[in-house]
Amino acid sequence: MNTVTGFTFGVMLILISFPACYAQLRNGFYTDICKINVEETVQRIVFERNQKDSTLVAALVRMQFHDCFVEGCDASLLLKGDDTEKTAGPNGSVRGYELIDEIKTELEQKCPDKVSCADIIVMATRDTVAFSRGRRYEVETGRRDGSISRASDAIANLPSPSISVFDSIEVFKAKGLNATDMVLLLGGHTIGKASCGNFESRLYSSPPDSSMDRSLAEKLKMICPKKTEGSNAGQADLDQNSASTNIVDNSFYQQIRMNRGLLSIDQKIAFDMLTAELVKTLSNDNVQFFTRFGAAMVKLGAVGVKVGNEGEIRKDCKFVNNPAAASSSTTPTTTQPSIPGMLP
Ligand code: HEM
Ligand SMILES: *[C@@H]1O[C@H](CO)[C@@H](O)[C@H](O)[C@H]1NC(C)=O
Ligand SMILES: CC(=O)N[C@H]1CO[C@H](CO)[C@@H](O)[C@@H]1O
Repeated sequence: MNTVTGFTFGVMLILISFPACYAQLRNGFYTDICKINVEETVQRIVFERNQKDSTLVAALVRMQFHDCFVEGCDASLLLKGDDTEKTAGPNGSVRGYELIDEIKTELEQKCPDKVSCADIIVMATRDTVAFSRGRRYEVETGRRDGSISRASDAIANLPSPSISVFDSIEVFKAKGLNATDMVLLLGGHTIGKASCGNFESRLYSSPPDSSMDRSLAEKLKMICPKKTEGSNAGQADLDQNSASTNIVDNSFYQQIRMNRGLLSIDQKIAFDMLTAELVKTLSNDNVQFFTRFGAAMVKLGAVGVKVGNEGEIRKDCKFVNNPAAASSSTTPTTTQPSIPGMLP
């Protein structure tokens, strides 16, 4: 190749790769895009709400997990409609939708059509973790919103609480997350609650799940009585350290090492040979948990993201901008769970 064609070829390569350079997540994506400080705006609204409702942190951390595991972190969870992700059984306690709408409304007034709902979820989650005595971590932004939201995808992608450690590692691997990330992210269960239906089988199966501490089992039987099994409305803390409710710290790992995990999968990671060592390390080192949990949330926040020209910036987080164009792609499909232990 002569110098001229070599040069032209080089220029073409640069031109082709140019959009790709920008088509990725980065810190401070909105700095040059909006006149207002987007991250400060999100933080202010989250702090106001968090002061009134300390359970917000659990709602948002779970929201980020459920959004990112289904169709990637693209706010598909927020879409309203028949058979969308949010209507699926495992959505259970996913809450906090109104907060995302409140933030979106203010950002649309001050910097219209620029800030994605997907980024709002990730920024707001970070802020509520920081507000709940976790450590503030820097998040990347630049996500775009998706238009596909199917209940069947939520059912196929969200693990059930009785899944085995091995299968759960496979589920996380399919999202580009490894066993270490999985153990760190399950640390999200240091906050929030689960309903009886998600753990009562551990109390009443025969033989009962012997991996649960006796006194905890007795306490939970009062919350979830056997005679109404299957319709118990009660709830219990995922982190059984009552001094640490809604506080993002490593006490979840300490509790599961004392057989005081609520969900079956939480208990299993404590002593499975694939995960036990990391659980032990984290249970002894809160500072290490803080830093590594933040890094794992950033990694979770990058799962299947849409960037650059993909997707859109929704005007209203509950609806795609052009429902007519999107409706053909939201037709429910019958995706079957391929991994044992997936819901249902
Ligand atoms: C194998 C993986 C996981 C399983 C099987 C699982 C399962 C569950 C279940 C069954 C509940 C209770 C829901 C209810 O009864 O309403 C729950 C709650 C929760 N999960 Fe997970 N989860 C997993 C991973 C994660 C991850 C990775 C995070 C975040 C990093 C997370 C964050 C939460 C939070 C914060 C709650 C409490 C929500 C609230 O109180 O509003 N979970 N999870
Ligand atoms: C898992 O991923 C993290 C972060 O991406 C990396 O630092 C770590 O070495 C990986 N761990 C394993 C066991 O592969
Ligand atoms: C917000 C929302 O749509 N929640 C749904 C979660 O799943 C249950 C069970 O399928 C539905 O009854 C809720 O309406």
